Amino acid sequence: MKRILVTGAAGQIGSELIPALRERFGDDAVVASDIRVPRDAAARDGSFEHVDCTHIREIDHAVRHHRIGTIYHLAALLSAVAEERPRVAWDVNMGGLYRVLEVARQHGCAVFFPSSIGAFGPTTPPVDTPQVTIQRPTTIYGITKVSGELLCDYYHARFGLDTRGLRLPGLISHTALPGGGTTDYAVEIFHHAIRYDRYTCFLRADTRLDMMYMADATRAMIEVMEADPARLADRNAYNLTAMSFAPAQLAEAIRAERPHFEIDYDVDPVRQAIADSWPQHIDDRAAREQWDWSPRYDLERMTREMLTALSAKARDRT
Ligand code: AKB
Repeated sequence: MKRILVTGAAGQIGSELIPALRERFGDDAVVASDIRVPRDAAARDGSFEHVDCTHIREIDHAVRHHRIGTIYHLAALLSAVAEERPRVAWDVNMGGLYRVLEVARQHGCAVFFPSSIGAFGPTTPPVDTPQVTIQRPTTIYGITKVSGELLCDYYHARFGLDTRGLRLPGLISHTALPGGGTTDYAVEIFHHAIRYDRYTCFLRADTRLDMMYMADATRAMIEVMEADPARLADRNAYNLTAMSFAPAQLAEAIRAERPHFEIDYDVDPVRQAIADSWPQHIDDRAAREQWDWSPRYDLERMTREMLTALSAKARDRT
C-alpha cells in the first residue's frame, strides 16, 4: 500500500488534515511529519517521522521507509513571521519545496503544494481576481508562493510529476492556532470572544480578505488530489475561496450570537501593509469547473460552529 506523508503536521492545517486523511484512507495510510516532535506519546507512534524539510535525506528516508505515494507538503513560514525572518522563510519555503519535489521525482510521488492569496500583489486586480492574472507579490512569503507555483508547474511539465495546489485564503479553525499569518485575527477573535467578549484587532475594520472554514479547506485538499487529471488545466494552484469579509463584518456575525461582544482596533502597520497588498475577493470558477469545488460553510455557519466548539472546550477546562 502506498502511503501519504504530511510535512508540517503540527501546524494549523496539519492538525486537521491528518485526521481527515485518516478518516478517508485509514490510520495506517497516513504518516505525520514535522520538525517539532509532538509531546504526547500517542502522536509519536509509528506513523510519525521527524522531518526537517531543509534536509533532503530526512525527506528521502521518510518516503522510502513508509513507501510514500503522495506528499502533502505543508511545512512553511506564514506571511507575517516570514517578513520578520526573510532568509529563513526563503530557506524553509523554497528550499523545503525544492527538496520535496526532488525526492518526489526520484520516487514518483504526487505532491500537494499549498499556495496562498499571498501569491498575489498590489498590481493584481483586487476584486474577482482571475485564476490567471498578474502575480507580483511584495512580501517574501508571496514571492516563495508564486515561485513555488512555478516550480510545481515546471516539475509537472518537465518530469511529469503529479503536482497539484490551491491558493488558500485565510483559514479559520478551532483545533490549532495559526502561527504568524496576516489572517490570524479571524481565528484569535473567536478565542477572545469566548474568553473576554472583546477583541482588539490588528487589521483595519474594512480590510476585506478571502477566508474559509478548515473543514472546507481540508476537503478541498483531498478533493483536488483525487480529481481526474484530464480535467486539470491549472496545476500550479487553483484560486479557492468560501467567503470574503472584513473584521467589522466578522464582529457583526459574532455579535449576532453573542450580543455583548465588542471590537476595537490597534492596527499593526506590517500586517496591514501585507493585507492591503492582497486581493479582497478571488474568483475560484476554475476550481468549481475543473474539479467541482463547492464550499459548505458561509460566514454565519462558520461563526456558529466556531463559537459552539470553543465554548464546549472552555466548559471542559472548567
Ligand atoms: C497568512 O495570513 O499568512 C496565511 C495566508 C493567507 O496565506 N493565512
